[in-house]
Amino acid sequence: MADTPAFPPDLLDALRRARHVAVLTGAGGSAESGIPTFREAQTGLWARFSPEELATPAAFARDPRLVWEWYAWRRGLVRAAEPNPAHRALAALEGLVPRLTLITQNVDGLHARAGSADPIELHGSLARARCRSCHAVYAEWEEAGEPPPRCSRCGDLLRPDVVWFGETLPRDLLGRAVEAALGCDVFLSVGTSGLVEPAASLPRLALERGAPVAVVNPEVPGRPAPPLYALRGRAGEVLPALLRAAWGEAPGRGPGPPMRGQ
Ligand code: BJW
Ligand code: ZN
Repeated sequence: MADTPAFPPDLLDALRRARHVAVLTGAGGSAESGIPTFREAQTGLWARFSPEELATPAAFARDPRLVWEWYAWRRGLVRAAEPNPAHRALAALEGLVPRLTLITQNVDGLHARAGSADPIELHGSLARARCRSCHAVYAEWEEAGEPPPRCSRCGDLLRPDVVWFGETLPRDLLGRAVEAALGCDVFLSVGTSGLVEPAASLPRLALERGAPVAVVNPEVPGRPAPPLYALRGRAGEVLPALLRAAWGEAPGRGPGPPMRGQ
């Protein structure tokens, strides 16, 4: 996307007038931090294994070591990564609208590291493990011995504290996400293929309530018409440009560019 892309004026007006903006992010939001997305053919996290081999309770029951080591590898990628301009733009957006609900499907913690106050992590977090039997949650664990590590309470295996296919999302978090989709004035869908339910339904709920929905993604099929907008491009370029187009210099952040790292 060019330096000063032409954003639809009615979308910019809606953003400036919005009392509540909801944002849903997916793996594409972290792509520019060097974290692979899931479904991209050559580079995606599932290029070598299918989701069913790695992200289901059955996969963990069948081969806990394979699944644990896949997540350990991803934890290493995340530790080496930094938030990108998309994460920082969304953190800055909190200071520009009266209320922002940031909902993420990502488990990498990069929104919080960029400064977002309270991201709703719908699919859990790589930073936590939990016991598959007694559900004790761990923020730290010993990696010594045969992986996966074991629960210090009951001795059973620890698993990543994430939501796999066929598992329900934490009810309170999903409730907050649905409430935001139903109550927001503008909804931004950033870097998600929109294939995985129930997160995929959130933009539809917003549209049904009459909120404009802007999709930020290099790949947006078809020719959407308002109130659905396609902002085709990389999130790390489109989001900072969108904030500049709507608000210019970000208020309350002093002189200089509105966001770091641009
Ligand atoms: C860029 C970019 C750049 C690239 N800038 N963009 C209703 C109908 C049919 C099925 C179901 C249904 N309800 C439930 C289901 C079953 C299932 C499901 O949805 N299946 C579908 C695949 C058909 N859902 C579930 O099982 C969920 N549980 C549930 O609903 O419980 C109740 C229930 C249970 C059983 C039956 C019925 C109901 C749980 C879903 C959990 C998903 N978990 C995962 C793994 C999390 C842990 C981990 O990270 O390992 O979550 S799967 C994986 O997909 C991960 C992601 O969060 C999620 C979404 O992927 P995302 O983020 O969209 O990534 P990609 O790779 O798909 O897309 C990246 C996008 O970025 C692309 O579009 C690129 O173009 C773009 N991009 N660079 C902007 N720079
Ligand atoms: Zn236990």
